Amino acid sequence: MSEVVIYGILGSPFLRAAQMGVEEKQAPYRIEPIPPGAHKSPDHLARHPFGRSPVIEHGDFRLYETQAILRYLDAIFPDPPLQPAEPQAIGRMNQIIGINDWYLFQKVGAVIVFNRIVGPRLMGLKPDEAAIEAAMPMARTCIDELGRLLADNAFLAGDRLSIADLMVAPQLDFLQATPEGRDLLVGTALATWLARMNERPSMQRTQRPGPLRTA
Ligand SMILES: N[C@@H](CCC(=O)N[C@@H](CS)C(=O)NCC(=O)O)C(=O)O
Repeated sequence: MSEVVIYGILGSPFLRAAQMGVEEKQAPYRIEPIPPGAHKSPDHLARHPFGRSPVIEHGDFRLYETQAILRYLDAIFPDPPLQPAEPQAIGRMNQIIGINDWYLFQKVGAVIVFNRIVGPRLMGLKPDEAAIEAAMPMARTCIDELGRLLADNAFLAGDRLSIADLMVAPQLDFLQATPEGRDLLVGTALATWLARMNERPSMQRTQRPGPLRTA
């Protein structure tokens, strides 16, 4: 089977989720980094018309949208499975993927992580404190709700690792590197889950570049 080529911006939590997928599968892959800014270049727009990270190529097949990538990886590399078999666990996993994509990334990470870490470190921007403040209620809702859904399970969708864990862990690990994220997570069951996720080789082997590790 040919290797999976992952194009993306190093440090992107979505890139990291896709990379964790191939790491968990122990499948052959390589990363083709896209320099910051070049994700809107004609070359990358030809791969991803929305100019985002990541995109994978597998042989002559190309795919973007991280959850689609992870489901594809799960189909071609069945072991270990990354999707539960029970209907309620499948529903829970899909619900959490939706929370990740619609609320946690767009309304929390893209505001707080961007203003505290990505903007200052990569673009020399000053944090927009009003935007951070405005994102805090949604951040609280995301942390509370993900914690409620985790309940006393080992993983977000039950007793086994799933695509939900692979998508949320890179987002929360990045958020936890900000003072706001640290305060929101401290002492929660979600922080315990994240610490467990951080012990996995798939997290350790996909660390963000040094400048993006802390605020
Ligand atoms: N729905 C997309 C979201 C991907 C995404 O937003 N990636 C971010 C990096 S974390 C990106 O490429 N941002 C570039 C931009 O917003 O221009 C997916 O699941 O892959």
